[in-house]
Amino acid sequence: MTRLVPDDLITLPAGIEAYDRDLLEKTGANLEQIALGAAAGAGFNLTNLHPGKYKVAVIPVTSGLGTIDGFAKAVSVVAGYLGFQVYITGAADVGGLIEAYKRDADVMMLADDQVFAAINLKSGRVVDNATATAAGYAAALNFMAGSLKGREVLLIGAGQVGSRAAEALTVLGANLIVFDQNKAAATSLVEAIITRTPSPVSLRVADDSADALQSASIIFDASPGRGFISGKQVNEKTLVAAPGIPLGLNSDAEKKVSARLIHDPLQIGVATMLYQALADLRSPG
Ligand code: PYL
Repeated sequence: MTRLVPDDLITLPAGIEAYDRDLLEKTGANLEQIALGAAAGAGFNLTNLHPGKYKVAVIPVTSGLGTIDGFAKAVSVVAGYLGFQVYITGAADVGGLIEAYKRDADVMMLADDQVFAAINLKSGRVVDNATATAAGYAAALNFMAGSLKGREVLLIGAGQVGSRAAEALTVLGANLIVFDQNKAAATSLVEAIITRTPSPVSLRVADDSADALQSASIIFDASPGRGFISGKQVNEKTLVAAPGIPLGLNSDAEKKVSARLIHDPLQIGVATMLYQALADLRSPG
């Protein structure tokens, strides 16, 4: 996934309430319901999970290109907004791990340039951001569409998030058309899903994104491309789930679709990570 920059995150803390109201208006579900739906869809049991009983440590990591200004803060704001007891460790890296253990964190969240993980220190469960983001966005799209069962979804991108989203979307009963610039990647993803999916769903590879976009009414944009979907390729009814940055819709398309566009830099992924990471824990006490 593309590395976030401070500008992607600067407004997140102050805007979290308005973001959640907007999400509810668009999908009929708020951030908590989407995260719960994503966790349930992935087969987790979350009955009577009370966020307020869990301690979440967010640990800055200085490896590789180093920390991103606002990243730990953004993650902690999402966790706090959902009701978890959350803190950013005073130290980064190993010092932060020690602090999380010493303060008896239930979950620690940390990211280097390759992986962003939530690690449940009590059960050992590890949830990565790509898997959680895919599940969370599929659940949000399902809410927004009413149901994806039997609906055709154009999935753009068969990479880290797209391949996991293909799984989550087929579990929700969607008929997938998969496009990736690397046709072999799209083909092997379709073949993998077909062999893994018990119930017959229709999946096929699109040869050309423009043709596929012309007839798509539901789009899951999991590609790293910026602005390649034009205003002419969407209409007043198109539903779009676009995890992460940059956004595949150009400004015309974004204006047209805005009321039916799910797109954020971290919120849905972080919320789903937390609920999936805690799925093993029965609420203490
Ligand atoms: C997890 C995000 C979602 C999209 N791109 C991913 C990204 O930017 N990864 C890099 C995260 C680096 C965090 C840095 C810090 O501030 O702790 N190591």
